[in-house]
Amino acid sequence: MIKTVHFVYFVFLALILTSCGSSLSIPIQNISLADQHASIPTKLLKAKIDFLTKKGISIGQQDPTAYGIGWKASSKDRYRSDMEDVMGKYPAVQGWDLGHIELGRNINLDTVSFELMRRKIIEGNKRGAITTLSWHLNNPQSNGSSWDTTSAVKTILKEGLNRPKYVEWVSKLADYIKSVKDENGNAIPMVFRPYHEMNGGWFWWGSASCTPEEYKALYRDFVRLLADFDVHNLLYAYSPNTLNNPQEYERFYPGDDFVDILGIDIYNHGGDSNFAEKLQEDLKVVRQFAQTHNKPFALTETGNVAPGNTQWWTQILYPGIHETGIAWVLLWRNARKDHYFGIYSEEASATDFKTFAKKEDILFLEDIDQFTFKPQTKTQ
Ligand code: BMA
Repeated sequence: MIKTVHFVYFVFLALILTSCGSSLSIPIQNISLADQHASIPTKLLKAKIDFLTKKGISIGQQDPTAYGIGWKASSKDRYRSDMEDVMGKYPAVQGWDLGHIELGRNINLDTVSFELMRRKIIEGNKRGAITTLSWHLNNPQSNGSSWDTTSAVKTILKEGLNRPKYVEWVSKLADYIKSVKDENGNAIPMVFRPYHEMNGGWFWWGSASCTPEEYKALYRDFVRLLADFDVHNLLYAYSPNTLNNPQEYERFYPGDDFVDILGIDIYNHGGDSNFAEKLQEDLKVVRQFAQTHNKPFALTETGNVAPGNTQWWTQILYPGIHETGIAWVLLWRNARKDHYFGIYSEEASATDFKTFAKKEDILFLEDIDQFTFKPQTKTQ
């Protein structure tokens, strides 16, 4: 009887603590990051990612609250996302792209206004989401897009011809990243994935346009430049595309001192059975690499490029990510009916997504927002 009373009391206490949103104390002096001067909130974000990885897989999407299929947010609209329209839950991880910030534009390459993006990141952060950033910047040599593979990396490093222009581009990026602040004036901590999918040949920083050594130099230089511009609110992610062979993961790796999170982007361009195989093989490679290098890892981009299987979420994606140890999976953007990677109302696999969402290890914003983190004080 006494035992039962104690147990009930314990459960009651646990519930109170959870509902009060008690903060977990983190010994931040043990956290060392690519940016040696990373802010305390940034260290706490790293702790949050480590903590949540043990709880399950956080579901994310790119541009989730800026637009969806058939709608585009304005700053006055309610906080909306296609995922929430379908099932009442927001993505836990919210990705954004800063392409064209380097040109001083007001909107990014996908017509998201940088002002709106700032507001949405601030609101997402307030609600407990993890923010990730990518940068589809133009080619500094040709002024073409990210997909213009004209050789450019050499021209922006060291004394290269385009160095001053590139440094200016990075300074514009830095200004924006620093301007995204919470209500207390602290720059919001975010995960940045510079120069992603480098093992593919489609970007100017990709394997068709520079050597692995040049790539590593580019990545390291980028991390140093941002620190020089006083950006201290970023974790850095390394994020190759589907591997052609296991060794490829390491080929462009800039080193443990420059990377906080390991990632990989895998889509089903080669069909679903090939996708299932790649998830199994490549996530194993990344997991082993992550264990050796003691870093969390994530499926930093994915999605169904050929929707048709209405059970894709439970039959294909879930078996491929369940028990892999990934921290999150980020679905790419819901741009148009012929270019979307999540679900939306009336989408054929939306019902299956709801079943997928009920799995115990699948986490949405409402599953992670009660966990807050604070630095451990000396007396604790
Ligand atoms: C790609 C596509 C493009 C987009 C780019 C950057 O994968 O979605 O339409 O411009 O990402 O977001």
